[in-house]
Amino acid sequence: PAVAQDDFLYGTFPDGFIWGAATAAYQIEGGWNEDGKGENIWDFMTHAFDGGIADYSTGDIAADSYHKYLDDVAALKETGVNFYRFSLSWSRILPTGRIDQINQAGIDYYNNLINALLDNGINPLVTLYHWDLPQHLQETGGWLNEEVVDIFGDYANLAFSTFGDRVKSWITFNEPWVQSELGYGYGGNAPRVVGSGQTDYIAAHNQIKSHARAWHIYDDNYRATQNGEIGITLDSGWIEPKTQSTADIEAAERAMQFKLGWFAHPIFSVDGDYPPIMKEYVARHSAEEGYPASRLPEFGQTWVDYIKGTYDFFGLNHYTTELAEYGIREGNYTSYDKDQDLYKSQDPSWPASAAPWLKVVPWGFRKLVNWINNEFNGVRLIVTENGFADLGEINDVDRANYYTNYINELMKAINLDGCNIYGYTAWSIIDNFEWTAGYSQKFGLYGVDFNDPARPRTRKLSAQLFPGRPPLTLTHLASAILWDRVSST
Ligand code: GBH
Repeated sequence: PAVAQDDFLYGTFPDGFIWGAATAAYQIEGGWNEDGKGENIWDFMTHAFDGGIADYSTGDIAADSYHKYLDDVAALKETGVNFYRFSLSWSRILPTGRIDQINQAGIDYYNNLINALLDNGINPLVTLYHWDLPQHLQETGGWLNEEVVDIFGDYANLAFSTFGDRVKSWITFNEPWVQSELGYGYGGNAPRVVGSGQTDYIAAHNQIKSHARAWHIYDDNYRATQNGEIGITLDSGWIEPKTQSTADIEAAERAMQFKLGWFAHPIFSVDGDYPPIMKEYVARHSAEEGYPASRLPEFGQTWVDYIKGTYDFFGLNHYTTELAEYGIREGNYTSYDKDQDLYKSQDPSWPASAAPWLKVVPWGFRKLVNWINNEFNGVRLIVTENGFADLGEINDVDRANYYTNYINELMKAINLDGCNIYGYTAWSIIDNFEWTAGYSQKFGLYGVDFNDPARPRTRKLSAQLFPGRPPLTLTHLASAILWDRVSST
């Protein structure tokens, strides 16, 4: 994309600003049934006759990080990041999901990884749940069964007691919106439950309660001795009104509340509970559709109070921007989209990536973090994912360009707007299994050759953007690469 050079802010990030790179267990580990690991819902889905994966691939081997984690640590070290965000495979540690059967080999694996990171001066930022529910728990309803709240609490407790002497930063859930809407609403992701407007709301409800349970367990039993922090990671694009009509401006704000507010309002707002506009719209649509009560579950005041304030930081995953316009969906059916009275789209002029949903819209990043900063009182925020999809080029100038422009907007949000942002995480350190897109889209700072049994890693151009090497700021380096490219084409 053409960017005016003077649009670059030659500033510096605040002292203590931390840089990292991320992965998730199912996307990189492989070893799907090794050393006592139990099956999870992505194993189950990808092994099904029609697994719903674009290239019919699986995460059975993936980047083979179960065996090659030291290569990942070496890549992180070479990149110069301060921390590594990775997730624990619940069923590698607890094959049935429950605490009565512990797989020591799984614990050993994560101990080895954590120790190798610390030996190399890289702090672990550990996600407890990145979409890979033990299949055994799915068989009794998974996130639709409220029993999962206690079961998740037991798992979190084990993780804190086992790893918390060395892990000082925890994320309970990665993107509960995706697990709820794509896993239990529209059903494209595991466990492929279809029931938008009903089961999505229930799955979300139980994840929010589970998050709060884990946060309280940490707060009550570990914080004083381990001195760590614990939050949640929510995903959101920025949603811009399609026109400046009042109806579209209101639609865009409503879309933000239905997407991000759905999970953020109960946890981060002063009043707690779901966003008032979401309660109003789901209740009205439910009545119009003949339901005896709102399809949006109620927490009740005890749970509202228990959930409210369960954070030490706000984790944000951001990739792209959408437009919203007012619009009513007719018809005798129920859905999450229908509940919102709006349509979303993207501007065809926005530069594309290899992922159809991911358009390059750097200014949306700045607007989004400002929206969060205003909505939740200057909450302390860390960007826990941001990145770009291509087809795996090693000379990945489009990714370098994406990072340059997005990080520049983040710097503006901090230095010009005063947003309270303390860290940034690139998705991803290595190419990996991109869920329903299989291996057809690549996000890595390092390439992985998935045709080679040794799964060699190769450093890409974009990895040079993350040196964390003062006084050369990332923006200087990235814009130098960008302008070098512009002048050489
Ligand atoms: C993140 O999700 C995930 O946390 C990470 O695991 C993943 O690898 C990364 O992004 C890159 O995708 O195909 O039209 O149904 C980001 C949020 C939500 C973006 C689902 C893609 C699919 C849109 N994702 N969405 S579509």
